[in-house]
Amino acid sequence: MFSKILIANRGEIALRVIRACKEMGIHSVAVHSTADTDAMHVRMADESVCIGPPSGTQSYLSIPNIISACEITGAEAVHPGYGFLSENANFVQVLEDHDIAFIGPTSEHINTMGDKITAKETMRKLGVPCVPGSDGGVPTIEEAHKVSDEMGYPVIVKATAGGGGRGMKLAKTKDDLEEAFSTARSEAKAAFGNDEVYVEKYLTLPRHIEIQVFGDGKGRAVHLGERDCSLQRRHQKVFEESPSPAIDAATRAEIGKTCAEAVAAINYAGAGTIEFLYENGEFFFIEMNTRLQVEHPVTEAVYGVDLVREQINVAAGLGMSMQQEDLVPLGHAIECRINAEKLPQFQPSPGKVLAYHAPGGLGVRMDSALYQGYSIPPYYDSLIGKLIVHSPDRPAALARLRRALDEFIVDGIDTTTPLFYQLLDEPDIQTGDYNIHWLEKWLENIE
Ligand code: MV4
Repeated sequence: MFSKILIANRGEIALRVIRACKEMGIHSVAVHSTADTDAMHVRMADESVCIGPPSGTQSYLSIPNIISACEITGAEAVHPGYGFLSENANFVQVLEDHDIAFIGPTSEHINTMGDKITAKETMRKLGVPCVPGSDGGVPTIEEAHKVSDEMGYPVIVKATAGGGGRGMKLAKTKDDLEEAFSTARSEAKAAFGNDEVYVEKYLTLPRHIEIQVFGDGKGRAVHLGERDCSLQRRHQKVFEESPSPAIDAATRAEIGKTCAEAVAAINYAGAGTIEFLYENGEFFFIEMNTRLQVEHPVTEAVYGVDLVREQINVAAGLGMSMQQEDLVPLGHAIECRINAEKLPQFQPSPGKVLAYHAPGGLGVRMDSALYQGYSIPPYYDSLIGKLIVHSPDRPAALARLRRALDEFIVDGIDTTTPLFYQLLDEPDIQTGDYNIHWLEKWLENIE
């Protein structure tokens, strides 16, 4: 086992990893920018290294600075958290060149899944159901017309270097295709330096369902069911739950088996998420994320596992403790992402936290790096906490969520907390009758 791990991240996810390290008897090293000297992850780690000025590009994204911090402290492994360098294949390569372990998959798997065309082709060959669309890249408008006519409108043009909602253009009819195709290409060229695009049938009212997978890197893998992440605003998730109100045990077992077998076949190592659109009882693969996700705690609650501990064990060559037959979902978990933002416009609201009280009690988990007196810096994303509740069933989880929100106190900054009270009052949320467009439509109509 590693004796020292460096966490190349900040905020609540850095704390999450430090907590796992402590429980495993592993020394933790925090890195921080000059804006994060007083951050909780720095206090909670065994050691810390300043790696640069406030700007993320010059600190948490600086590969040379993070490698230097590893060398100075003698860290044997790096946990990247999510965002920042977590899906950067070059970073993984540089770590390898310095004999430092990366707690995550290989650079090859990151590359494969980072290119969305290659990811889709890989998954299709592995038997994972995909959205109907072009076979690979579409280099000309003539070809775009040909595939679109064959499959029928609406279609969506996506950048192979995109993902997570970046670099997509919808063509509702044939008249829209030329513009969608050319703007998707030029925006992709400008944003990613790669103008390759592909075309898919546009699904009008799907849910976003993602399957948590975990591999040992040696041909064994398991799945840990699904998370329903349909409630999003501008491609940012707001409210996630497991199990999905739309998925039954037989459906879960079938898609889960398909996903676990796919990642086992490629010797995938560590945590991964296979994203699907789910419409009319059918799954359609869109992307795979090769990192630990923000919303992993809902899966941890329902399956009773510590995904970060498993990641560290696999990276250290000790294998995973999970066996598929032992992974039985229990109850229902919901996560609310609480942002330092001012409603109704969601403007960032950094500043000093004058009072802070985290909710607690049975079935409540608050992952947050806030404390009273802390000043939230304006340089990073606005997530300040994740409130996760777990109960025997969905109605009880909704009731527990309301109770936990009542206990939550944060003064001095604006947060998105009021949104969750309003959501809990909605009949569609109470019944689970929502899709990927529900939240944006609802936000247009309230206030
Ligand atoms: C789609 C789609 C409809 N049809 N692909 C947006 C994020 C990226 N991961 C994929 N996205 C979509 N791909 C086809 N063929 C609709 C979306 C989409 C979406 C997906 C998940 C959650 C929220 C969304 C909001 C708008 C569009």
